[in-house]
Amino acid sequence: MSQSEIRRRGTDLVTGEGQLAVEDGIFEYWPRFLDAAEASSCLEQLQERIDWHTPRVFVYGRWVDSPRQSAWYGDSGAVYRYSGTVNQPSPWLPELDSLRERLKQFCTSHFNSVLANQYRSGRDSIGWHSDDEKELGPDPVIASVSLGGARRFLLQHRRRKHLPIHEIVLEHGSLLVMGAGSQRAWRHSVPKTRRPVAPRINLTYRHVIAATDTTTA
Ligand SMILES: O=C(O)CCC(=O)C(=O)O
Ligand SMILES: [Mn+2]
Repeated sequence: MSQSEIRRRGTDLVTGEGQLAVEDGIFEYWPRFLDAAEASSCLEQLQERIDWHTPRVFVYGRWVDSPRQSAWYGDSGAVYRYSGTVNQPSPWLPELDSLRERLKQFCTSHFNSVLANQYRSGRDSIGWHSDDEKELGPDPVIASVSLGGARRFLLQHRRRKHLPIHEIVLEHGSLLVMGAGSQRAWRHSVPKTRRPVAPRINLTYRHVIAATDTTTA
């Protein structure tokens, strides 16, 4: 892994096997989780088979189209609400389910759902946010698989504003695991780019706690 791939103001972020030197949260980056051929075939199949739609979000009192396409797959109870929308999962596609099984072995975490995002070009993006919806529990583990054109993934600390923004280039076939502390301490984004970039699919595997599990007396 070269220093240009993972930077922290010019310093390599990688400390040991997969671990990134990020304060207050566990982040691991595995650039070749899938080999290139496997990642390409997965990309092609998912571009075709996923039921892509443009999510609409409620911001500043009106509904707007998000600059990307998305789809939500998972076990039937894995209902996920964000930005005013209720997302009922579609049943697992075999490709998404078999990746889930591999992630379970690799991360020793169980995931019951996946949010798929498609970035058609450099004009597609995702703004600053944390995956901290209450359905994900207080300190979720999220496994993020990237297929297609490499994009910059930025991390900004939510409170310690003097810390630098970290940048990780998420490559074709890579896995980023965001573990303990990652969503509490950090927000993340994939910014737009003017550079020509190939289409990209990102799969974020999550564990959604069923609504009945989160209710308190
Ligand atoms: O595309 C990515 O790498 C990140 C996607 C993301 O943050 C999300 O779906 O919540
Ligand atoms: Mn996210």
